[in-house]
Parts: sequence; C-alpha cells; structure tokens
Amino acid sequence: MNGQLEALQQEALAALTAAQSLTETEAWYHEYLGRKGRLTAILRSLGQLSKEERPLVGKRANEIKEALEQALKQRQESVAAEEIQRTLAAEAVDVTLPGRRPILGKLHPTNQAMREMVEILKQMGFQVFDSPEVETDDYNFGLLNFPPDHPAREMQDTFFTTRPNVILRTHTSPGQLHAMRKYAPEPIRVILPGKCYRNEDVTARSEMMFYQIEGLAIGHRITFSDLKGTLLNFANQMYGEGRKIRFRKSYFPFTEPSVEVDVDCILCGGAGCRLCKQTGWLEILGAGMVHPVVLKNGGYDPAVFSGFAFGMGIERQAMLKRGVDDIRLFYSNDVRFLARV
Ligand code: FA5
Repeated sequence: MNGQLEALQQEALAALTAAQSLTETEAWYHEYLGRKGRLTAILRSLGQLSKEERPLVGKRANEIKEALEQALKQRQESVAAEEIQRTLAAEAVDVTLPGRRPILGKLHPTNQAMREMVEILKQMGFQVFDSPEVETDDYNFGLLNFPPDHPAREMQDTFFTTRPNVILRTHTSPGQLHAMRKYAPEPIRVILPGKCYRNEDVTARSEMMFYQIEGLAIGHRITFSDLKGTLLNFANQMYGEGRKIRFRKSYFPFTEPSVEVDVDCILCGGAGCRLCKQTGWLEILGAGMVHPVVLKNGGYDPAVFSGFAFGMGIERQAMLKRGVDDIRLFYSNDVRFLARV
C-alpha cells in the first residue's frame, strides 16, 4: 500500500508541474484531492487494512495529502503570477509607435453661422433671449397684428398640433412678444435665435425646419435710422467691410413701415452674376419699425416708445457666405458636406 501511495505522490507532483493555468490546477485538484480524487479514495479505503497496517499507512497518506495541498498552493501562486505576466506582455504598448490621429468633430454649419451672427449682434448691445418653438396661434399671429382669417396668415404655411390653437412657430417673431411682456416698460435690445417650421415644399432654397434669428430694439426715440445703422454694421461684419445694403418696401403685419433688405452681391460686388441672378443684390432679411399695435400688445405705450425689428434665415446666410447652393444639404447628414463647410 505504501508503494502505491509513493507512486501516486510522484505522479501527482509531475502532473502539477505540467499544469499551466489556474483552470488546469483546478482540474488537478479534482483528480487527486477532490471528493472523488484518487488520494481521497485511498484514504477512504483505509478501513479495509489490518489493524497493524492502518496507522502506518494512514499517517503516510495524510502526510502525502498535506504535501500535495502545499504543492498545489505554491503552484497556483506561480501560475497566477505567470498569467499576469502573459497578460501584461500581450497588452504591452509600444510607446515609440506614432500616435493615432483622433477623428475631430466640428460645429454644424448652422451653428457656426448662428454663433457668428449672435457674436456680431451681442457686440452691438443685443442680449440673447430664449423663446418657445411651440406657440399658440395668438403669439404666432394674433398678437403680431395678423387679423383673423386675413390672407397674410397664408404667407407662412403652418404646422398645427392636435391641441386647438397650439402650433409650431412659423417664425421667431412671437418671441418679440415674450421679451416685451417680460421687460415692459424697460427699453430692450434682444436677439432671438431658434428653429422655425413651415409646411412648405422642400426645395434647394426652402426647408420645412430652418433657423431664424430675430432682433428687437425698443426704447425712446428709436428711429428708422437706428435700424439702418444696425443692419449696415451687421452686413459689414458678416460679409466684409465696405458692403452696401439697400431697402425695398415690403409688408409684414407686425412692422410699419416694412422693408426687405439686400446686400450687394458678395460674389460679383454688384456687377451681376449667377448668384444674384444678374441683379447685383442678395436678399438677406425682413425688417421694419415695430407696429403700434404690437407695441401695445407687448405692454409699451406707442406714444412714448418706438422700436425696430428684423428677422433673417440662418441657413440662407450660411449659404451665401459659404457658397452652398442647396439648403437640403444642411440636414441630410452627409458627413462629406458637414466636414467641408
Ligand atoms: C419672417 O419670417 C418675418 N418674421 C421676418 C421679420 C422679422 C420681418 C421682424 C420684420 C420684422 P420671412 O417669411 O420673409 O419673414 O422669413 C424671414 C427669412 O427666413 C427669409 O428671408 C429666409 O431667410 C428665411 N426663411 C423663410 N422661410 C424659409 C424656409 N422655408 N427655409 C429656409 N429659410 C427660410
């Protein structure tokens, strides 16, 4: 029996040295020391030995068991250390290799143009005022002096919601009322950038969702000359020094008088080309003096206060400035376009 024990010990120690991973040492444990292990089987069969043999063999078997347990512990420690070494070697970083260039993101062209415009207007003393994209019919039309059922409402095709009188704003002008009602009767100079929605056919020049930036100044003795000076300054900073602007009479229910404003063509300088359709001018915005009814609706006495307002499309300005000929490119998520502009 003792010979059998010695042979088992030799075999077990050799097998333990061959175990190269923690999984293999685990399997070794089950083979020799586990509940159904081979040494365990011998220890269980001690009862069949004679009275004289039993203590001797039993003692030796327990010594071997302890020796194997000790050997297992040591082997597990060294296998674990080897595994760590192997992992470190596999994950080693060669610091002398050239780095990988990260892919850089950039601002969306609409945001670039919006920030540029906001910056120019802020330097002229305008403050950004946030106003909602979802509006009531009243704010979008009524309070802005659009008469009920007046065809002027059809100038801007509206997206309605399932809630009566709740619509997606068709322009940023309703924000004028929010700003006025918040600050009246203090003088104000605010700009309102944001999204607008119109139920229009999408074409190279028109989107269903687009951005506008609105400007509003109210105070004592604000005149049309202030509007002209502000817009000329804006055009010079946005499109380059020495730009000319011109005013054409127009109609908006919320301004009187109303104008559309053009800048001399940034491509041909006014001589006439494809971009300006041979006119020498590019339309950039709508503007006018705030209508007395709108002043009153906002909480200002028209006998004491006057003001001007203007509104322009942000994508259209970005298109002019960066030579983009199709507005649909802005929101079709083509990375080649977004990276270039
Ligand atoms: C207005 O929306 C007026 N609220 C502007 C205004 C404000 C006038 C304050 C007076 C005082 P209009 O509908 O022309 O006006 O739109 C203004 C600008 O928004 C246009 O010049 C254009 O640049 C842009 N715009 C209008 N519709 C679209 C569209 N479908 N897609 C892209 N840009 C558009």
